[in-house]
Amino acid sequence: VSVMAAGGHHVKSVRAVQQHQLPLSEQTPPQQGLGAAPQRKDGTLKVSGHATYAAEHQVENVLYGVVVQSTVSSGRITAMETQAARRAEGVLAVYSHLNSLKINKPRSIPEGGAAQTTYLPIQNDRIIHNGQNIALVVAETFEQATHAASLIKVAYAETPALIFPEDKGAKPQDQDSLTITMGNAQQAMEQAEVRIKNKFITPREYNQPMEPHACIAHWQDDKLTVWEPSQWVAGARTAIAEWMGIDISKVEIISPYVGGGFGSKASPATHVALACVASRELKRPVKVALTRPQTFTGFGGRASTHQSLEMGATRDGKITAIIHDGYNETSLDDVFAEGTNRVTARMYAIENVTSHHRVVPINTVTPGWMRAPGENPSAFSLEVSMDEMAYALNMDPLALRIKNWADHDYQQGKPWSSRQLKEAYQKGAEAFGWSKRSMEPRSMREGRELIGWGMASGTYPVNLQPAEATLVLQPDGHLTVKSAGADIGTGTYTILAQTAADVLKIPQDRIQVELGDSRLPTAGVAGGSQLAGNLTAAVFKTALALRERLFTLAIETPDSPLFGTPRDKLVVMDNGVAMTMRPNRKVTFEQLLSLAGLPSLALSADTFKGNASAEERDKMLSALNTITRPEDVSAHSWSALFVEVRVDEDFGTVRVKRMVGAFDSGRLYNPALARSQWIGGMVMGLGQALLEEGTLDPRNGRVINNNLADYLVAVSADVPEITTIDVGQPDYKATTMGGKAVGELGIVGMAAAISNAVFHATGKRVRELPITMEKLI
Ligand code: MCN
Ligand code: MOS
Repeated sequence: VSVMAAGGHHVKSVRAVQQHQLPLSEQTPPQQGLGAAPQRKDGTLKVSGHATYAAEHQVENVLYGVVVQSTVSSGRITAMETQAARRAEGVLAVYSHLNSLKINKPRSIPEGGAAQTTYLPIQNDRIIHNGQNIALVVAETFEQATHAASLIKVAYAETPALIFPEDKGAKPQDQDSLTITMGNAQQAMEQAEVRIKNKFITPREYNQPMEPHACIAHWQDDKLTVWEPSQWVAGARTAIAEWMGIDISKVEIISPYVGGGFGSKASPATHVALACVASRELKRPVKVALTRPQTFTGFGGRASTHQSLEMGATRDGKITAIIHDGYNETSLDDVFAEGTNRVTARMYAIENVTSHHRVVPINTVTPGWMRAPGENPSAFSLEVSMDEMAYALNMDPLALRIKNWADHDYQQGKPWSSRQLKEAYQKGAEAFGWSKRSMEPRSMREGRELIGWGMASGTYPVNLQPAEATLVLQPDGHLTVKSAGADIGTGTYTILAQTAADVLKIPQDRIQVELGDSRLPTAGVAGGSQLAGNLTAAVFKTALALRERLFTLAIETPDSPLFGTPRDKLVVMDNGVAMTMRPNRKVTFEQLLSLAGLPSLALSADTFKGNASAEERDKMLSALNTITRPEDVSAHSWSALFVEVRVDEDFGTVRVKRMVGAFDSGRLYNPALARSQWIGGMVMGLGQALLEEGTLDPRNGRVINNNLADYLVAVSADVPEITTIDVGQPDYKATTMGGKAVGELGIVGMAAAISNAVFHATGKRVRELPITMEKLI
C-alpha cells in the first residue's frame, strides 16, 4: 500500500506478515471482509460535509447558551452583576449560583460512574480553578448570548491558589493501587555496577479535536434528547441522568459522528449539564458550544507529570533494578491519576522494581484522558532511561532492549498472549537502516544540520467490555448492523460492515451501519483502545447466529429449494443460501424470507457472560471499572519506533525527518485504518515531543496559550515520511477476533524516540517536554 499523507509526503506501509484466515471464512467478496481495506463507510460523507455533527443538527426553536468562565483560580464569588445581560436583547435567562438550577452529583469514573468530574457548575459561589464554568447565558441567537455574556461582571474574594503541584501547601496523595513492589529494588540498586538516575517532566497537554465540545439538549415531555459528541453514549446517558436526577430510560444520546475526541469526549463535560438543565427550565432546545479557549478549562487535558527514575544494571547490560516515582496534578475535588508507572515493570525482564505514583490536588479542572493516559508519560521516562543506560554502558540502544527481553510478563507473572516485539525491532531496524547508525552523539551531520537517530518501544494493553449487536436483513439483501458504539474517526463503521460481510458474504455497498445512539444495542466506550475488538466480537457472533437462522429457514421452510438439506452442506453466497458443491441449488434471501413469510430478519446477540439482567448490563457498560483484561494471559500491543531528526546547530530547531514504526496489534481488522491510527498516534507523539505545552500564568493559573495559534500541535508541514510495518499475528487469547489495541499505541514511546534522536544529534539530553530550541542552545 502506498498513499499520500496529509503533508503530501509519501507514506509507506509494509506488510510483513500475511493475515491468517478467519476460521469460519468461506469465500468472502474480495476487499470486503476482515483484514481487507475497503473504503471508509463515513469517508465520503465527512469530506463532502454530509456527516452531521452534534451542534450542526437542526432543531426547531433552538436557543443558544454561552458559558461564562471564572477569571481567578481560588476563592468565592462575592458579586455577579447580571442585570445588564438579562436586559440585553434576545436574552431569556442568565443562570448562575444566584438563581441556580439544580444539578445532582454524579458518580465519577473512579467511583464506578461515568462522569469525568463530580464538580457541579453554578451550585454555589466556590471557585476551584481558573476558567471554571460559573454561568450560562441563554438567548435567541448565539450573537445575543455572546454579547450578553460579555456584560456580566463578577467580583471575587480570592484566596491563595495552588497553581503548580510543587507549590507550598500542595499535598501529594499516594495512589496505592499503582504501587509496584517486585523483588528488592533498593538492595539490587546498591549492588548495581552501573546506575543512572534522572528527572522527567511532561507539561500539561490539551486534547484539541477539530470538532470542539458542542451539544444540543432538548427536554420534551419529561424526556431528554442530547446531541452530544461522545466516545461513549452509554456513559453519557448515565452521567446526564445522574445530573438531572432522572432515570436513564428518560435520556437519549445521539452521536453518529464525532470529530475527534482523543479521550476528551469519553464523558460529557459540565457545560452539557448546563445545557440540559436550561432546556428543562426553558422548555426549549438549548445549544451550547464551548469556544476554543473555553475548551482548555471546560474539561481537563493531560495532567503535567513529574517523574524520577533510577535504573541499575550490570556492566554487560542486564538491568537489575528500577526505582521509579511519579506524580501528576489533579483537581481539588476529584482524583485523576495519570499513572506514570504503567509500563515501567512490564516492558523488560527486570526482577526488582519499586514504584509509586501520587496525585497532587491543586486549583485546576480535573484532568482527563488524553491518548494513552499513563502509558504515554510512563514510556517517556522509561524509554529515555533505556537510551541513557545504553550510553552509560556504551551499548547499542536496540541491543540493550533485546538483552533485557521479557519472555513473559514479570509484573503479573503471566505468559504473554502474544508478543511480536522482536519482529518489530528487527523489521523496524531493517526498514530504518539502524545498523548504519554510529553510536557517538554529534557524529552524523549534513551541512549545518546535525543528524540524530533514536528509537524507543511502546505498548498498550488489551481491554475488554461486552457489547450487544443487532443485524437486520432485508429481503433485497440489504443488511443493517446496529450498535450504540462510537466511531470517533477510527473506522468503527467500516470494520463492523467488514465483520458482517465476512460471515454473510454480503458486499459492502449493501451493508449499512448505525452507530452512536443510546437507543441502539448497548456498547461500551471507544476508549482504552478496545472498542474495535469488543464490537467486532459482538457483530461476528450476531452474524453467525443470523447465518444459522438463514440455514434453518432454508432447511425447514416447506417450499424452500433446500428443504431438508443437511446443515453442514450449506453456505451463504451471492445474496442467498446455497449448497456447498452445487451452487445452483440455491435460494436467495428474498425468496427465503418471502417463503417464510418474514418481512425482514432481525437478530440480536451479545457477548455478556451468563444471564446478566438488563439493569446489570446497563451498569456494566456505563462504568469504567467494569472493564476487564484477558484472564490467564497478559495481552498487549507492542511497537518499535525509529526516528531521524535534523537539528539546526545554530538555532536549535528540531525537525523530524522520517519515522518508522513497526507494530504488533495482533490481527488487523482493516490494515489501512489501523495504519491511519498508528500514524495518527505517531504524529500526536511528534507534537508532544516538540510542540505541545500548556502554559500557566503563575499569578492566577490562567492558561495563557488557550488557542490553536499559541498552543501548538503538529501540522502537515511538521510531518515527515512515515513508514509503518505490521508484524502482528492473530491473537485469539487476547480477543475473540484476534486483534489487539491500535488507537493509542502509536503515541506511546514516540516522544522518547524523538528525545533519544535529539541526544544522538546534539549530545544534549532533554528530559522535559517539549524539546524546544531554548533547551538545546
Ligand atoms: N483496528 C484494526 N485492527 C485492530 C484494532 C483496531 O484495524 N486489531 C482499527 C479499526 O479501524 C478501529 C481502530 O483501529 O476502528 C481503533 O480501534 P481500537 O484500538 O479498538 O480503538 P477504539 O475503537 O476504542 O478507539 C479509541 C481510541 C482511543 S482510546 C483514542 S484516545 C483515540 C484513538 O482511538 N482517539 C482518536 N484514535 C483516534 N482517532 C481519531 N481519528 N480520533 C480520535 O479522537
Ligand atoms: Mo482514549 S485517551 O482511552 O479515549
